[in-house]
Amino acid sequence: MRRITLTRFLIEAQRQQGAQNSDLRLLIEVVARACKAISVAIGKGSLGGVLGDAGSDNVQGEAQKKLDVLSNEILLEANEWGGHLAGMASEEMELPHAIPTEYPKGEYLLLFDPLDGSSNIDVNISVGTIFSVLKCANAGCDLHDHDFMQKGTQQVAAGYTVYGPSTLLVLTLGNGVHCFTLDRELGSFVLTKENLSIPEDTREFAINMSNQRFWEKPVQRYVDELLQGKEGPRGKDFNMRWVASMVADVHRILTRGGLFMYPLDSKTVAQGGKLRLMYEANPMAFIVEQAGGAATTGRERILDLQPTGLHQRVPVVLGSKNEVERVTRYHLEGS
Ligand code: AHM
Ligand code: MG
Repeated sequence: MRRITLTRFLIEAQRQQGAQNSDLRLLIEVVARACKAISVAIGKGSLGGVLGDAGSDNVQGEAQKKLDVLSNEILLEANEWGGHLAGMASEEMELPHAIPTEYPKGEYLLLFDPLDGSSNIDVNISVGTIFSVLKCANAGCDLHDHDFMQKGTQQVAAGYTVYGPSTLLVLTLGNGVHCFTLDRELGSFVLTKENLSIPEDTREFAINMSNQRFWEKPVQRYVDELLQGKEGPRGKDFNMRWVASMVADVHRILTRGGLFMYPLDSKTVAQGGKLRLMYEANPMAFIVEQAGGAATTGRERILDLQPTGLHQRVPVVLGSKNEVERVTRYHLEGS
């Protein structure tokens, strides 16, 4: 069997499509290298002294875990000096991170959630890193929030790493979705699945059911129908999964289909939802659409949203196309 490393995959993709330049290739490789370092830190767990709270809050008022802070630092340090970026933004930092003046600047913007699902770290359940890549119209100038305010359709690449029983990197450059498994002995990501495809129909859904009483009517209606199973209007039984790590839930959907929802509810309506648009919803929506699925807020396509803030939150409904379309239809019908 041909063994295709991430490096080889990127070089061949560059040759075939002429769609990415060597800076984008470097960027993806550097992000992947940083993810390897994060994977090693997570793998050490208690032995590395990395579990537990950092004793600080992030910009969104959430308690930071030591691994949130460490993963953020690993990604910043790895990406600062290569000359491929105009700047970075992260869930863990209020403001964009400019490239230090001693290093050259490039034309790309990198946005990330360094450690998604961090409530799962201390209980040894899968967590991940999510990233999105945009082009900077103002490359070379001072960096501002508005440089990042681009619709998800403008993303040139997006991916996530899931730190589970294996460490996997799932990547799209806008031409399908591909999965790489970390070979821990050799330290390289190896292509293990090309062109992931999400089945259009499913019998599996993922939602935090404890929020049921806070949901809007369309979500109540949709989930109620699923729970009625064979005897209800859907005429079939549905199964439920909720890891509480978006990366793990989305990865399951990319593997075998399903519907993921973090809808608007009365607890999060004031802030617009729970999940962040720029470094959670947009990259996941890009990946899911590239795999043949769909992603909306319940009302609009996520990738068409015009961002208004770096840490903006949005409702998320994504996964198997026919189910996303049904949930969206229920919202548009208003019931
Ligand atoms: P985080 O980025 O602070 O870890 O929060 C995002 C996570 C998602 O991974 C997951 O889908 C969701 O929050 C779980 O939320 P809840 O604990 O309300 O079920
Ligand atoms: Mg997150």
